[in-house]
Amino acid sequence: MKLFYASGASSLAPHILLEEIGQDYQLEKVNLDTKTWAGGDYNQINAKSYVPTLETNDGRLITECAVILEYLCVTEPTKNLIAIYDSDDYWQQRMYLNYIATELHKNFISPFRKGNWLPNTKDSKELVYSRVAPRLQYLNQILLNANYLVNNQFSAPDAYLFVMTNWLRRLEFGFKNLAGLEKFDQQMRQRPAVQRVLAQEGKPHSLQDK
Ligand SMILES: N[C@@H](CCC(=O)N[C@@H](CS)C(=O)NCC(=O)O)C(=O)O
Repeated sequence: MKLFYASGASSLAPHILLEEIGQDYQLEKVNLDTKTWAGGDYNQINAKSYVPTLETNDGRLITECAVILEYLCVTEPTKNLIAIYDSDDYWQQRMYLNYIATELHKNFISPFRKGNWLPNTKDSKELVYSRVAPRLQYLNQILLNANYLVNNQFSAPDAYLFVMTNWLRRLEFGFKNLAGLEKFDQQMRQRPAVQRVLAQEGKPHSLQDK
């Protein structure tokens, strides 16, 4: 499998799951400013012009972070990273994946952004914080009394949520009134797969020297 990614972007979540499932994979870095990769025009890979994209072993190109996460989990069912239809966990996990994709992921992106996908001015940061804080608070309440989102076991939505707690750090929002999320973030950083991925990706793409 091949993951098209940008350092520190939402592609971090499938990257973590690739490490968790332990299958061979290849990384292809995408330059989000020029929309290019080592093979040329990235829009030829993903016409939606964003990361992540997963190229599967049989040559499919899968996009949309939550869908890629589900795909990776079902390729390695022995790891139990996503439940099989139709259990309580099955629906819970998909509700969280959808919630993170629609309520959090896009709200972290400022409408005033320029050439980047995270807020880059004081005003846009404030706007983003006002949007994400109540939505994060919902998850915070759950994680005050649990280590992971579903059934107290690591599963696909946790990898996605870690992208968001990592962005909280990057934007220097911190974890004020979000002790459950802070505990979650610290615990995720203890996972060997997460440590390998953070070391591999290095500095987030938007912070890299031009
Ligand atoms: N709906 C997409 C959103 C992906 C997305 O927004 N990716 C960001 C990085 S986190 C990106 O590549 N942005 C580049 C751009 O919009 O120019 C998904 O869920 O995968």
